Amino acid sequence: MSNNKYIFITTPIYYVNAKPHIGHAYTTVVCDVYARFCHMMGYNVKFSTGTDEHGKKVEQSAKKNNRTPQQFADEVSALFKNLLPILNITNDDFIRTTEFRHKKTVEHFWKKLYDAGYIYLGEYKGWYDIQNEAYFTEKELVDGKSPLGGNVVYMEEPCYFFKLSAFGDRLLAYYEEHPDFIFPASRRNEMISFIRQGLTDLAISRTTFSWGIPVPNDPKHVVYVWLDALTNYLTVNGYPTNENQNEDPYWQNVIHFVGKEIVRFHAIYWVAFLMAVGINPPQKIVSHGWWLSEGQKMSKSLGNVQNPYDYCAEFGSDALRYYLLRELTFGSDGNFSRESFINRYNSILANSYGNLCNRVLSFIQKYCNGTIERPVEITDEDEKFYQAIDANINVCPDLIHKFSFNKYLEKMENAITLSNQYIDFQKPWTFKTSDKNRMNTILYVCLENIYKIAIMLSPVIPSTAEKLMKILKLKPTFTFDGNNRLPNTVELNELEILFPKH
Ligand code: ME8
Repeated sequence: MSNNKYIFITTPIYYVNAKPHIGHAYTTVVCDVYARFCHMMGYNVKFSTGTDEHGKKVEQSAKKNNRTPQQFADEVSALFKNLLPILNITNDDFIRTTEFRHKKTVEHFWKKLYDAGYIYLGEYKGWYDIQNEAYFTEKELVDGKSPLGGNVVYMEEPCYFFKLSAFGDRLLAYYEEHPDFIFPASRRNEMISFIRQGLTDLAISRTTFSWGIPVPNDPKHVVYVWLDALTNYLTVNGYPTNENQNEDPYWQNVIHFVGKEIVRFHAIYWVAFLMAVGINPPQKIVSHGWWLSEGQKMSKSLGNVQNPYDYCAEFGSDALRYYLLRELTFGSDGNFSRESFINRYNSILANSYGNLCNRVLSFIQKYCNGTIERPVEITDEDEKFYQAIDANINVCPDLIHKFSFNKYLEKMENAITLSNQYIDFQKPWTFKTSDKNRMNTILYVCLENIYKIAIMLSPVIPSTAEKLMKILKLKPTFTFDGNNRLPNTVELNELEILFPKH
């Protein structure tokens, strides 16, 4: 593409200590919707996801499963990778932290931090949360557990430290200069107050286990899993071969989507690491809330997870994608339930959207021999209908840019309702013999709006949008300029049911 709009979109890289669940599927789908939307708006998009495979937690899980850490990581990473086509994800890269290219990046990045004078050897004493791979001080513990909810063990080990304490003011200044850096604002405020309490230096190596990337020139230590993991974003962007990231077009516009529990790692540690080596920080850290199941965070350790494979197999990936974006207000927590899934599926996708497409298309098939022409003239009511649909569609890009995914889908639902009302009111069937011209006009006007709605919905329900384009004999490429039009003559292919009822 020959324009100057670039964006690099990332999911967190997921731990391979257990299988993917709906929570992981959610972040990945959100990123995919955003990436598809950016494509549609003419951006050059780089979109990456992957797996975080080192650390004590993975080492322990492998042992429990009678596997070597590498075997175990291979098996679980494959589950995450195989889920991507099932969810219809358009990632450009899948990064594994056990890959050679990543090891090279981490080693180089470590040396840069070291050469810049931000790493020193010391001794760590503190409480380690294995589940979340992070150290805490006694003061930070909540009821004997880490503030992230994990069990803690007391540990003492020689380790390398990163001089995080030197970055407090620079981080605050960066947030001040970039007020939209952290989304939502409430998380930004949390980060600010965390920094204001004073940052302590960060332990960035471990000697109590060996499943990690050895520290350059001191292989008794392995690199702290979070430093290792965060660096994946540079590996994906070709560092260190492509060393001058500040000149790289994708690095100008990096957007990290993360769950709310890992904002700190991205907004503080990651930004400080990058500042230390002179690489520009990302443009945005966008965080979302949690899917709950029976009131608690859905998580592998609690065992209350819902399985994305089952929902895709039963309802199709579009249905799951739609539900995930529609049900949760982005940024807040919400409950995942099969009952509300089926309700939304039937009421919106099957009865409202599917039915709209089906009634218009089958009418054209049956009474117009499957071919329809752009009308020469339309009535004021037709014109008003176009305007009402456009009014709903045209606000969507802004809502998506603001990550208001459920509001965007509400607008699309309004547009679908308006379209069904238009047909009910215009009653094309009453003109079957009396005024074929008027019947053609109503059907064309409605079909053109269905087409526009399909394009605006295509980031969320790409398979259905493609099916519809196949029925309309149009290419399944989606661009949005606010004025998508059907060709003057539309000839239909065979029809397909878009959303069977459940
Ligand atoms: O934190 N609701 O990996 P992880 C919504 N490896 N999203 C959820 C969720 C839930 N109940 N559960 C998980 C890690 N997620 C690190 C990241 S990045 C450099 C390293 C999603 O396997 C959400 O995006 O614990 C969350 O941040 C991520 O999975 C955590 O995945």
